[in-house]
Amino acid sequence: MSGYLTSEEVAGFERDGYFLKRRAITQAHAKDCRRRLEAMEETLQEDCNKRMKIKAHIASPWMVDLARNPLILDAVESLLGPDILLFGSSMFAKAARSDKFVSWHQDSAYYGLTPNDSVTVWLAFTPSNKENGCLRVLPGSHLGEDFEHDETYDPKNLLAKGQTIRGVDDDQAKYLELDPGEFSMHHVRTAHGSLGNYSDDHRIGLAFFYIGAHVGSTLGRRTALCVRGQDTYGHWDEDPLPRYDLDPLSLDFLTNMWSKYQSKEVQQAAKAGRL
Ligand SMILES: O=C(O)CCC(=O)C(=O)O
Repeated sequence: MSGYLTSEEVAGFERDGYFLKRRAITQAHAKDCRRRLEAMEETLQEDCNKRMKIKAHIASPWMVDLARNPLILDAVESLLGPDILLFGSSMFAKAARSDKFVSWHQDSAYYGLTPNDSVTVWLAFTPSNKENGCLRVLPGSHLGEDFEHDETYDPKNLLAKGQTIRGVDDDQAKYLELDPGEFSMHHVRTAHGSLGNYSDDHRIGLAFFYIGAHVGSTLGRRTALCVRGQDTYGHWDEDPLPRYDLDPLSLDFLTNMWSKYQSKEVQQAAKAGRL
């Protein structure tokens, strides 16, 4: 079975800045991933959101395997070409009846990529729907302006800086509802976010951030992982991979990354004059 997009699907992504949806793994596999992530939340408690925000896959070999899922990579290849790097990944978990949310934001504002040939895959491990705060996107926003973000550092916001685009018309939002094991994709410039979880169950997913191997970093040398094809450009050093689940060396690396990203050193592109 191949996961490549049809030409109509590629055209739809280019026009709207998102794609809904494909199955990557079975419901049973998704259930097992959910169990593993819940165990990780139990172990790391409050630190889980921080450590799993920038490069969650560094925490566990099974997440690296998921990032290499061939059906996901076929879909990503349809948009980015055959040489693909994983540049980051993030766990997004909301407990039942939680008012944690993700404000409207553009990932391109902070990712420091040039060019912005980058796609996020959001893979669900529980149902993800309007009631429990699924991912929502602003269709076509990837073709428009670079939004300015207010850095609110709101503790209820799951983003590192609580970065927020003000004044988005919620009525224009498209809600990307998924069943466990399914994924959506959105462009790095597509404005997106999510509301709280008003259901009685957990909502958990992993976002994988992919780039074409030709994409460079405007924030100095960083690390990434070649997941398909070849990296003949050498713009990125190699990610330090975990030896086993919650490898302490990996966890130190992740804490360090969170602090750097959260600090004022990383300025949004609209303000740093990078775009
Ligand atoms: O899962 C969410 O609630 C938001 C996800 C998100 O911001 C992302 O995938 O970049």
